[in-house]
Amino acid sequence: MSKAKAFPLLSPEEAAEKIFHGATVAFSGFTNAGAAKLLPRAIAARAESLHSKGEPFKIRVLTGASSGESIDEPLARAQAMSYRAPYQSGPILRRQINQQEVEYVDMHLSHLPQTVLEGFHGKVDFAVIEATEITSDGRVYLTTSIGASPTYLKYADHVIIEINRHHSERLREMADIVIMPPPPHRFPLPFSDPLTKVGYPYAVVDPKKVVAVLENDEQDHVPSFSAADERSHRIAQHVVRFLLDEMLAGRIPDDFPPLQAGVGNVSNGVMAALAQNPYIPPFRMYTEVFQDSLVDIMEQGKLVAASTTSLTVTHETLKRLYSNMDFFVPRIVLRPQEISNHPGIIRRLGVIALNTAIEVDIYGNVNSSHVYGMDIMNGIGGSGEFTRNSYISIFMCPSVAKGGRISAIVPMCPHIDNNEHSVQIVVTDQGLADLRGMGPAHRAQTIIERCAHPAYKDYLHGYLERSRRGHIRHDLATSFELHLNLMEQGAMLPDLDLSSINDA
Ligand code: 0RQ
Repeated sequence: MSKAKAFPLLSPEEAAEKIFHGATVAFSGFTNAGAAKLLPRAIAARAESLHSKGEPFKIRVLTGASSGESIDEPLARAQAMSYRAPYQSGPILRRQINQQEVEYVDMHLSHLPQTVLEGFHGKVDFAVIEATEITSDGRVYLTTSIGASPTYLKYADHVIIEINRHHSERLREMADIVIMPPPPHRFPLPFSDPLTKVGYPYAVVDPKKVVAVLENDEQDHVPSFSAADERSHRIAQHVVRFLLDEMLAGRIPDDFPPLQAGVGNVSNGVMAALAQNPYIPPFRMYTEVFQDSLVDIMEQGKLVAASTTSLTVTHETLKRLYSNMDFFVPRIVLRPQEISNHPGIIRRLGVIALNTAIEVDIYGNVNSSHVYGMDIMNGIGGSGEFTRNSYISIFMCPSVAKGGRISAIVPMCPHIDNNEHSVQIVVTDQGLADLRGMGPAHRAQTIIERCAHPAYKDYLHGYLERSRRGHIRHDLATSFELHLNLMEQGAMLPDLDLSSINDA
């Protein structure tokens, strides 16, 4: 029977009154897709009003991944957050985290449900979940992301549902929801293909916990990406060439293992380049974020199947998708993030992982999360679980940033989130370094020669020459010289003539 009528229908302001100072609130949303929208704004307004009266009000916030304008930014603007996990990507929240005003736990996304269950984020007081429907017996049909919502519905003390009429009720036909019991009771997941289904089209909640239902028809706030620039285009060409060579060498079978791609412009550019190349066969994806470019590729018949935890697509693209559900439903599966990013499945399917780095050191260690090793950019997200467990792990980034003042290839990364033991291929606009089978000295020469911008090669070779002997050679006195120069003088090599570097 329907549905929301069995539960108290409240206004966002009334529901926000229930949220108390210090509460842990777990929102739906993996990126802006499927994010709760009404209540975060109402909580932010409540915080501002209480602050203006001199009363304290901050909450602890969990989501599936980042949430941008839907959750993070309104709450951060209102100074209403004290704690955040497991991923973020908003400029205001980022600043508060880097000023230590918000405690941020940057974690592997598939680990989140287990840490919630084990209580490491505290008791979850409220789950606030966007859905297309809740039935009186507690079936919750989610919207454009699954993320950690099934876990939050299960473990939160109180539940608030935002029914969003903007979304297609047919999303449930894509959903495949399963919650793993804790060890040692986990069961094998018999996946042999990205489209394998093992669960249910709905998440489950104890109806007695539902304290409010809100109604909404607002679209997801997914920003559009700018077109791939020249550097991304060159990175994409190197990646395509590499994958074709791997096919020729027989290491990639003709039916191509599934791909994972991180978010962003580089990744969008690579996916588009793969789609355009006539020698790359139609392929499948086992990934966590389904972006705009993938909808085009699927319509063209090049992407034949995709497993994801979110449909992170712009309003226009989502409209296209909703108007053609007969086509898309059999080709896309939406899963909880514990399964979309499951190490065992990634390994079994032989996923080829494509992620983006901030910087890479000469030995193949990657920093994708902390500028100078100190300031958070976004977080590790799903990149770690895909990189560590994939068949081929690829990291990409432009060779220089900020007009050439920064080299992405450095002697030592001041923070490492994906290490040399897992990273196999490094790609910049300069070229591609295939590190498989190479010891550290060989890797260092290869990365500098293939990936560093020519303007930084002499410095990097010089670093290697003055480094002490050892398996992994370093000169600890100058390992972070480039980073210190950048912090103190605004450029990694202050005397470099930047006009020679085309930072397109
Ligand atoms: O700065 O914003 O001031 O212009 O970093 O860099 O080149 O715009 O690249 O948007 O693709 O982001 C690694 C951050 C790349 C992202 C990262 C500056 C640069 C710019 C952003 P501005 P670009 P992108 C899927 C998997 C980790 C999580 C992940 C990321 C800004 O891809 O967060 O992959 N990855 N998750 O100028 C200082 C350097 C720099 C630098 C670039 N070496 N030093 N600043 N920048 N290189 C997602 C999920 O799991 C949900």
